Amino acid sequence: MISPDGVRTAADLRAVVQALRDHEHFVMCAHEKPDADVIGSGLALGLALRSLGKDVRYYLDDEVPRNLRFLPDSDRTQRTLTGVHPDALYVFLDMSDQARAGDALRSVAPARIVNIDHHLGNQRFGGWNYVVDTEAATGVLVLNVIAALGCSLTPDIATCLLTAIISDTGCFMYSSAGPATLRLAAALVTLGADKDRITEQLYQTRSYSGQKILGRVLEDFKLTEDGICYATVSQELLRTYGAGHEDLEDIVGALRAVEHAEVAALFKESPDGTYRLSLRSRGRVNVMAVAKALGGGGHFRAAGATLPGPLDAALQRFLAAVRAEMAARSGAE
Ligand SMILES: [Mn+2]
Repeated sequence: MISPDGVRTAADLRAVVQALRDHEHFVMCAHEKPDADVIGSGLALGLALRSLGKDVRYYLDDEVPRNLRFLPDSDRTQRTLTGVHPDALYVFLDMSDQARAGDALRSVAPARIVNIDHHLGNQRFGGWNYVVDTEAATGVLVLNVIAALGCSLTPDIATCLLTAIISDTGCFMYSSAGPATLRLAAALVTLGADKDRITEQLYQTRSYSGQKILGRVLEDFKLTEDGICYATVSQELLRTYGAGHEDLEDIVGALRAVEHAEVAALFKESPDGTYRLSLRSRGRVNVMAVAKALGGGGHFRAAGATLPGPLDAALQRFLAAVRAEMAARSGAE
């Protein structure tokens, strides 16, 4: 039996596929601070549409992260909308609201937007919306779209999609990676996805400066009695090692691994004196709720926010927000 949600989802998928068939020009749109899910999804769908003879551009308001530059066509992304056809459809991927795509895409009309996403609370801001918040990655939804379009799943497309799925499931460690996700991943490997290259790039390659900073963070982090593990990376530390925010990927994961840490947090100082806060949960505390209380968002186990300085005030606000969420949770039990 298909649930009412399932019926709506199937209709949404059909409508998106029809829109893609009916148009000739497309822009794949990534969210700010692009990750492997949004980039892998966009490149895969772009490859599929181009195999149908369509015109595809890849827009992102950022550089492609270094560890994703092995992906096919990752050198075709553009940071402006020059050359975009006036009749183009904008495919927004992996974002719950339009503003996440950055200033240049804020004024795109809903009638020109295809919205494909797996975030809770997606605003269904497009003329076409294919949103399944129980899926592990937007890449899974894009795979459904490509299959429904009847495009062949080439090794390049399979590599892009497996990158999206591996990344958004923490290399299958998160609970979102159930039997269905694992079977899909196996199918992508059978189709020629380069699993070894993906895991080498995503998990076994770290910049020199990033590893040095990880060492400093592990030396200096704090662990509170109630299980809050946190550390700060200052602009000065970044300058010492010539590092950028990109070099800090998954340092917060190293904090989450500390025994007794229920919530892990990394404060990254930006040049303007604000702090980018990355949050991870061991699974009992909802860090999305913490991030929301601080003006950010994300998922239950992984979320983020931006806080104004000075650092001490930011730390106090953060600790209070975590403790409020911990208290709300124990009150609800
Ligand atoms: Mn995602």
